[in-house]
Parts: sequence; structure tokens; C-alpha cells
Amino acid sequence: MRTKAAVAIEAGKPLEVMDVNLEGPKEGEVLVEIKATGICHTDEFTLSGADPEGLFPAILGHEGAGVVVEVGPGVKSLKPGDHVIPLYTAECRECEYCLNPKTNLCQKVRSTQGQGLMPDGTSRFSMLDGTPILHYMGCSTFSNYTVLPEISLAKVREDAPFDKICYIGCGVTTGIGAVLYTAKAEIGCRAIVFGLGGIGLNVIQGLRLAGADQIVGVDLNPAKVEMAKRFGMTDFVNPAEVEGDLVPYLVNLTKGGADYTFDATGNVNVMRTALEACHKGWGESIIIGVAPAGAEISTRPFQLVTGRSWRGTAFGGARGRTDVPKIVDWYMEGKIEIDPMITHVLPLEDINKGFDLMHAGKSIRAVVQY
Ligand code: NAD
Ligand code: DAO
Ligand code: ZN
Ligand code: ZN
Repeated sequence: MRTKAAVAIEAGKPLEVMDVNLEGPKEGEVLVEIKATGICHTDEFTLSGADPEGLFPAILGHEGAGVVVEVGPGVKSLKPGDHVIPLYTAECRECEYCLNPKTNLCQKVRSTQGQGLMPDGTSRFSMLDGTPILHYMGCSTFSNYTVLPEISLAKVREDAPFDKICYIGCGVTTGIGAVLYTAKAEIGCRAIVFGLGGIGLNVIQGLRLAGADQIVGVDLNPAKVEMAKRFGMTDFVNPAEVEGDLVPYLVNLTKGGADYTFDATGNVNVMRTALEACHKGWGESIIIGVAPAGAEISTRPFQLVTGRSWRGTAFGGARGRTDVPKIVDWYMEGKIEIDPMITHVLPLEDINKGFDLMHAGKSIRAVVQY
């Protein structure tokens, strides 16, 4: 079949919206009509060339929601008409990783996904002249129709709006999951969130859900304050307005250091501050931000010797097929909010405007509706 898609031709160039060929689903695969897709910082990171694993030409996009159109041979858990959210972290429920409760990093399709291919080692997308186009993070949601492995799809309730729940495909789950699944934050904890963007705001609402007593937000952009307060931030710190070292300021503000800190900036200097602002003896710092290629983190080892822990999380530690449908339920039951964070809705033809808005720090989440 043919489908309309925004194709990343090469790093540093805007996406090109065009018709492309899409082959039908093979063994264990599913054809999905994407109804809405969010533009995440990570798509921009890849497009800009900062991601060393970025492959071209490719159809980017890893945050979406849609409807199953056709299932390939052997697919048992989904049928045409089912509503689904694509998962860039699959959940096969049988690999060594899925069977270990300590991780969500299913490895079943990991190697082919990293090469922009389906599990049989080939791509379903090509240009109209036959040039192959690669998949991206196993999802390629910047295409109206896409093919994914069955294990890379979470089946969700049918009354949930696509243009909102698409955000659960990355940002919402990453932020809330970092608090609930990775940190396992307790009622009454004190926390600091660095970076109040599309991920950090969801960390904040995750902390509110967990019953945190103090939620300190740190950002260089004061325009982020109003939204962060709405989601539960109790204190705001702009590092540019703090005289002297930020670490002792934050330790003092949190009465000895935070129980949990979260980096949602991707800046390695911020990551160090986040670790050192943790409480001596038990504070845990969770890295969510993806740093530029080749970047390294550092601190004095004594910070760890004296009981602080440095950790990281991908997709908020969520097991997609199990946890994503629950997060959709939380949204539908009013336990979490999504709507105010979707600041812009665009047609596919304007997808590059969504990237421009993100660059300018003017959007929290721009969503493309097909
Ligand atoms: P964003 O651009 O919307 O937000 C980043 C925020 O950090 C902005 O508000 C910015 O003003 C602030 N900031 C930048 N430098 C700062 C500094 N030095 N001190 C304080 N604040 C600073 O980005 P986002 O969509 O929220 O993504 C955040 C990070 O999370 C990115 O690195 C992204 O790649 C990563 N990410 C990780 C995962 C994962 O699974 N681990 C998933 C999605 C995104
Ligand atoms: O090696 O098993 C693995 C998983 C590696 C990729 C995990 C994703 C990391 C977060 C990237 C940002 C997500 C949008
Ligand atoms: Zn993302
Ligand atoms: Zn697995």
C-alpha cells in the first residue's frame, strides 16, 4: 500500500512529507493506522545528528496511538479494530530480561530495532523509486500507517482520545514511571526535578501521585513555572538567580538533601548537581535525560561512598503491554492530567513547525493529528 509519511532524509535537514510504499505485516507483525503522534525531544535529537545511532533515511516518531488494520501470521493478542499505543521498548514476556523483575528492557527485538529493521532483518517502508527507508525505534509513528511487531503494541481501551493518549507512548510514561516504577518514591518524600519540559512535568505529576511532601522544580526558563505549579511543583529554583553553588542551596531547601532527584535535561553538569543534591545516606538520583554522543558524567566517589545512589531509567521502567493500558485508565479516571501539556496540534504537513516550536521552547508537546 501507499501511505503519507514525514521522512528524515538526512541529519540536520527538515523532514519531507511524501507518499511512501508500505509492505503488509509479516510473521508476528501488525499494520496500524496511526491517528495521532507526539513530537518528542528524542526525535529532534536524532534528526539533529546528535544521536550516534541515528539512521537515514528513516521515518521517525515513537509516540503515537492508533487502530489495528491487519495482523500478520501468528499474531494472537491483537485483532483489526483494536486500539493500540506503539512501544519503543517492547514486552515479549519470555526473554531473560522480561523474566527479570529488575528491568523493563526486553531484548527480543532489540538488535533489529536498533538497525531500523523489523525482526526478520528487513524494512517494510520504501520510497516510490524503491529506495529502502528505515524504521525508527520500532515505531515510525510519523507515518499515517506503520508496521510493528505484535510485542511492540499495547492494547488500550477504545474510549480514550488518540490525540491525548499518544503522549503516553513516551513522555507521560517516562516521567510518571521514573517516579513509580524506577524510584518507587514513598509518601512524604522530598524530591527535586531538573528540567520542566515534556518529561519533567510528568515526573512532577508522578511525585504528586506518589504523595511527595516537597517537589522542587529547577529550570533556567521561568516561563515553565506556571505549568509546573499546576502539576504539583511546591518550590521553584532558577539556577541563574542563585548566588554561589547550587548544591548547598538545594540541600538547604530540602532540609538536608532530597530523597529523590531526577534529571530531565540531558545535561551532564546538571546530572552531577542532581546527584550531589541528594540526601547523604539514602538519596537516589535518577537520570532520565539523554546526553549528547560521547558525553560523560563525573562526581567525587565519596558522594556514593556516603550513601547516595546514581541510577537511570528508560521509558520510566514501564513494561509497555502491562503498564501502558493502566496509565491510559489513570488518565480516563482523572488521576493524571495530559490535556494542558498538549500545547499545539498540527497536520502532518506542518510537522516541521512542531520541531521549530520545540527548539524555541514554546511547546510542551506538539501533536500531529492525521
Ligand atoms: P524539553 O526540552 O521539553 O525540556 C528540557 C527542560 O530542561 C527545558 O525546560 C529547559 O529549559 C530545561 N533545561 C535545560 N538546561 C537546563 C539547565 N542547565 N538547568 C536547568 N534546566 C535546564 O525536553 P523533554 O522532552 O522534557 O526531554 C528531557 C530529556 O529526557 C531529553 O534529554 C530527552 O532526550 C530525554 N528523554 C529520555 C527518555 C528516557 O526513557 N530515558 C524518554 C524521553 C525523553
Ligand atoms: O539497550 O535494551 C536497550 C534499550 C536501549 C534504548 C532505550 C531507550 C532509552 C531512552 C531513549 C529516549 C526515549 C525516547
Ligand atoms: Zn520520547
Ligand atoms: Zn522480552
